Formats: sequence, structure tokens, C-alpha cells
Amino acid sequence: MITTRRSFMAGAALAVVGNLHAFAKSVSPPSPFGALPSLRQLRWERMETNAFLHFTVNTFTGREWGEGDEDPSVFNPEGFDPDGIVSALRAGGMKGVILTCKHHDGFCLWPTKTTDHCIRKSKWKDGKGDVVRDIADAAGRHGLKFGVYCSPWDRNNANYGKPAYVETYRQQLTELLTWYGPVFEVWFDGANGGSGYYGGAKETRTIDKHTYYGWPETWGLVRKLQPEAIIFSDAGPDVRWVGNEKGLADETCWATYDPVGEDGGPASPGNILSSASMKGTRFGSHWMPAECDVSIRPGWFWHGQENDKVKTPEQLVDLYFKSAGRGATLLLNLPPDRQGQLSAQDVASLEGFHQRIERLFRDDLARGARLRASNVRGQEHRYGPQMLVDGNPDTYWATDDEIHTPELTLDFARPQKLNVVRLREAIQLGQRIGGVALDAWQDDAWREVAQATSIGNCRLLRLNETVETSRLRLRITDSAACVALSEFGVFLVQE
Ligand code: FUL
Ligand code: CA
Repeated sequence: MITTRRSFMAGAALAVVGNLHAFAKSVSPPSPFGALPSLRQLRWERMETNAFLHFTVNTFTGREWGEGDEDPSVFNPEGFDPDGIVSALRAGGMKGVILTCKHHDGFCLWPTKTTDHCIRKSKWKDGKGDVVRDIADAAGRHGLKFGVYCSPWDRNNANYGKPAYVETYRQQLTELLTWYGPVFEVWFDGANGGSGYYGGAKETRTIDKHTYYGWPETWGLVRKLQPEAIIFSDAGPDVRWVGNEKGLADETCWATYDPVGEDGGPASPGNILSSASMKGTRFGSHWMPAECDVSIRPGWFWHGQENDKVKTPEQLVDLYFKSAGRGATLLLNLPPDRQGQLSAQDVASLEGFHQRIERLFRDDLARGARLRASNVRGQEHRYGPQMLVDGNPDTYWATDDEIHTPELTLDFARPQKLNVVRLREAIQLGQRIGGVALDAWQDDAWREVAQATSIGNCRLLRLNETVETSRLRLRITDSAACVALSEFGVFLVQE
């Protein structure tokens, strides 16, 4: 037994040496360029669509921002159906779910030890329930990742504005990050300070947005307790707010960013020059991709009078193109109602959205095409254009170091109708490409049919019209380093 094992090991070692030898002769991979994503950012960017659940006392009082003086007993979702909610999100293509565990009103949806202003004092399940546990567990059962929103601003807490509250806030985070298993994202809201109940004081309290929360320590706590979790805020550090609540990235949207405050000074949650966040910073020093948060309804919380104002599947597809399709991610809010369920309208719209997306990307016309590149790095197969159609974001077509504006041609076996092209950059090597143009072969000449600037994790090019052609050409018109493109897909949206 031992002998067999030894000879197997020796064989394996030889194989490795053989491979190393082959590797030494070949060209090196492209050097990474500029700011780079961490592994946790890379994984997160590839999720592309996540859901937000806004749920608290506001659901029952009809408000968007509770004052902090709400009676906890109003929270009573008698038909709470975590599996129904999460399975609908899964059917809608959502990869993760972020729950408002505590919104600005301070009411905690879990039995926290930090305050009585929580679910223990609600009527629901005689105060024995735990919404955070139920959603986290349901997410686990349905294969979604679980994330937490815990509002830094707390309009209920008597100590808000004093150092003692920051301690309480960190304890709340500690509970959320240690009681419920893995957390993929922690969402830090920028809405901070103002009027509130504050333990009965009923006054306005402002805080120094830069120093009050001790962000470096608070974020350090998240890193310590959940090293894999993405930290979101207006100013990162992992992911930035896109600067609007409409779910829109800019037509040009860099994953790199150098955030600045409203006054041009340092940025912090609640103090950000948000007009710059939609675009990011070309050659910025931090990898900090944008997240586009938006509600499926006008409000973040459920309001009966908005049941007929739910975004349509077509509107959601448009948002997908303008967020994920511009290299950002989409965080779509679906608010549970007073029963503790998603409304039928929201579920139908989400499902319609997902069906459209699935149908759109089902048949990739590039898969059957012949691909030719004007340059292939070291003329090596592993950097060849066939890597663009293998469905693997880790493999890529790359050019020699000095080649920044190569071309790629796709020949279809017969003329194809198409109107959407998807490009993915090998972002593990940084954001390199700054411009592309797409041409279709028509009437014996190339005709430009689309252009784009930033690519990043995903760029969806929507053609103005459906084109019928037997050849497509992608021109890289601007790249800061040799090109590394991981995927190229060609699709037809059937109207
Ligand atoms: C904002 C909050 O004030 C809204 O109520 C909501 O939670 C949204 C996602 O972020 O800053
Ligand atoms: Ca690939």
C-alpha cells in the first residue's frame, strides 16, 4: 500500500516538473495594471444581482423613516414567510439578500442584548421570534448569500451622538456578524444624524460624519469577525454607493475610485461628492466598484398605496443594462408587506425580469463563430481568442505587451441577427480598457454599430437596431496596457 502511494507521489512530482519546464519556456501572463480587486471583491462583482429587503416598524406605520418612538408591538407580521420570500428572490435570479436588520428608527429585528427596542418587545411570536435568523437560514436553504444592513443612525437610542452609542452600535454589529453564520456584505448607510426621539429627548443631533463612528475601527471589527464580507458605504472601502437611488451607473463607470467629500476634503459615509460616484475615477487608486441600489417600488418600505406602482419586468431589464451592464452591480429592493410576505405584483415582476434575462443570454451566437485576433500574446493557445467563448471569467484573450489597440473578428457560419453584445474584462488584472468599437460587415464594408468606454466585469452593448450580418469586428480603441478580455458574447433580444 505504502509503496504504491510512494510511486504515485513520485509520478505526480515528475508531472509537476514537466509542467514547470513547459511553463518556463512560455511567455509570462500580462502584468497586472493599476488598482486590483481583492478576491472578495472579485467574487462579489460576479454576483451581479442581489436583493435588498426593507422591513421594520415602518412597514406597519406607513413611514419611510421612523422617528424612533414607535411602539415595538406594532411589528406583527403574522404570515411571515421567509422561505416564500427567499425562494421568490432566487426565482428572480438574485444571488444574495441583504436585510435591514435595523433601520434609522432603531428597532432591531433580532433579539439583541443591546436594547429593548427590538423584536423581543413585539407581539410577533410573543416576542420570541428572530427575523434575522429566519431570513439568514432561508437564504442558506435556497442557496443565496446573506448580508446585513444595520443603520449607523439610531433615532431611538438615548446615547446617539455620544461615545457610548458607538459602543452599542459595535455590539449590534458583533451580534449580527457572529450569531447568524457567514455574511457576504455589510451595508453602511450614509444617512446620519438629524432629528429624532433619542430616548425621549426629541431633539436634533448632528454628528461629525468623519470621526464619530470611528470608521477604521468599526470596519476593522467587520474584517475581524467576517473576513470574507464586503464592506459597502458611500466611500467604500470595498464597494461604493453609485451616488443615486435610481439604480443607475454612468455610461462610463470605472471600478476604480478616489472618493472625495462634498467640500473636496476626505470622504466618509454621508459626506461624499456623489456626482462623481456614478463614474468613478479612471486610474483611481482604489478598486471600489459601484453598487446600484434601487427599489422595485417608489418607497423603500412597503406601502399599500404603491401596489400599483411596481416597476415592470421591462423597467427592471433596463436597470440591469444600466447597472450590471455598465460594470456595477444591481441591488434591488423588494419590501415585505404587513403579513411578512412579498406582494404578488413584486414577485411577478421579478420573475418576468429573470425570464427575460435568461432568454436573452440563452443562445450565445459567438459560441458557434470563428474567432480571429490581430494579435495573440506570445502566439500561445492559452491567450487565444477561443478563451473569450469558454464561459470562464478566469481565462482570457491577451495581447503582447506593446499591443494596446488590437482587433478581433467573428465570422458566423451564416448571417445572424443580433442586437446585444456582452464583454467582460479580465479584471483580476485590473481595469485596462478605456474604449471599444463594434463594427458589422454590411454591403461589403464595415459599419460601426456600437461604442463603449469602460468595460470592467461586464459591459452590455445595446445596438440601436437589430443587425443582420455574417461578420462582427471588435476594435479596442484605447487600453492603458496590453489587452486582457475574458468573455465576448453575442445575443439577440426578441422583441
Ligand atoms: C437611504 C436610507 O435613508 C433609506 O431609507 C434607504 O434605507 C436607502 C437604501 O438608503 O440612505
Ligand atoms: Ca474566458
